[in-house]
Amino acid sequence: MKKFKNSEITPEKIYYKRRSFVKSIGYSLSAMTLCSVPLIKANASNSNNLTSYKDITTYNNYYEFGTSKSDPYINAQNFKTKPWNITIEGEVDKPINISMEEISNEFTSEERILRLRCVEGWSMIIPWMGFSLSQLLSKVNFTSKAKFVEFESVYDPEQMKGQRYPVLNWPYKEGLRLDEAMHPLTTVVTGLYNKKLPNQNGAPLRIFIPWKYGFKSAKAIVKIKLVEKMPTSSWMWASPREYGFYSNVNPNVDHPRWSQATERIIGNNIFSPRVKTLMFNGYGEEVAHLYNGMDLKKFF
Ligand SMILES: Nc1nc2c(c(=O)[nH]1)N[C@H]1C(S)=C(S)[C@@H](COP(=O)(O)O)O[C@H]1N2
Ligand SMILES: [Mo]
Repeated sequence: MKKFKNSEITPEKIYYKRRSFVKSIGYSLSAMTLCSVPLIKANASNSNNLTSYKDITTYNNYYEFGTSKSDPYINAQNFKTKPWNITIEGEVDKPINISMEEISNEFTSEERILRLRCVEGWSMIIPWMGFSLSQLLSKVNFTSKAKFVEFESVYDPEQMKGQRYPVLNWPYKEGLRLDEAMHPLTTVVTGLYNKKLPNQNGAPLRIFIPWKYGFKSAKAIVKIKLVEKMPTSSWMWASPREYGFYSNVNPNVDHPRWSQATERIIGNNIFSPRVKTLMFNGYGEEVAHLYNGMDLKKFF
């Protein structure tokens, strides 16, 4: 465990130390009780420090609130997240509409420390609070035609200034193959650093898929739709050459305009070297089997 000087101890570091302790005594227990969702693994070539609360909540991508990193923090403060309902519809026996209150009562959020790798070439390690999407999806019965899941973020140009401009085809849409959506690491996020989810990070509810580029993890979702055909995400629509459906983190497949081999760790000082990006963002052991036999250069 990393030792800190007293003068260096910020709330995040205290938090991190506490977590390491819980982790070292409680790993096998949590592995049994929490369906073995792996916490972030120590890795020689990648940093293992939690990103600060300040960086996680002030350096964001959320085009509904503007295209600069600081825009969401400034413009999302008064975004209304109550009341909030989510529908699960499409290829299901009976669509449902569930409120945020019902979701909080029914599902227990646990801490999940997961890496975020943005397609732009930076990364963070975030102590999310959440639960597996598969738990939420178990509320419906899929029809035999259900092959993909489409996520839709909220459309509200009154509150979201960014939606008054055609930067993307609003509302923001993303998608997963059904088996990706059912993977235990695919997380419904309700909070971070043990607090409720800040608006700029996608309150009241967002999806997080740690082995894919950050843009797959749609914020402020209102609709989950089971569909037969591969959905076209907002980014595929904007630039199909640059953003594919899979968007798995892959250091061997470059973005047409830049390399994906390395990344900058947010919070490190400007002299810190970039670190090597890991296949599937370091979650290969858990997810590589989903892509057996697929040419990941073709299905990028
Ligand atoms: N609705 C919506 N979801 C979104 C985005 C967005 O612009 N709108 N940006 C994505 C991108 S590019 C990234 S990297 C992550 C950033 O999540 P964070 O701000 O919580 O770190 O959110 C993703 N989800
Ligand atoms: Mo991103």
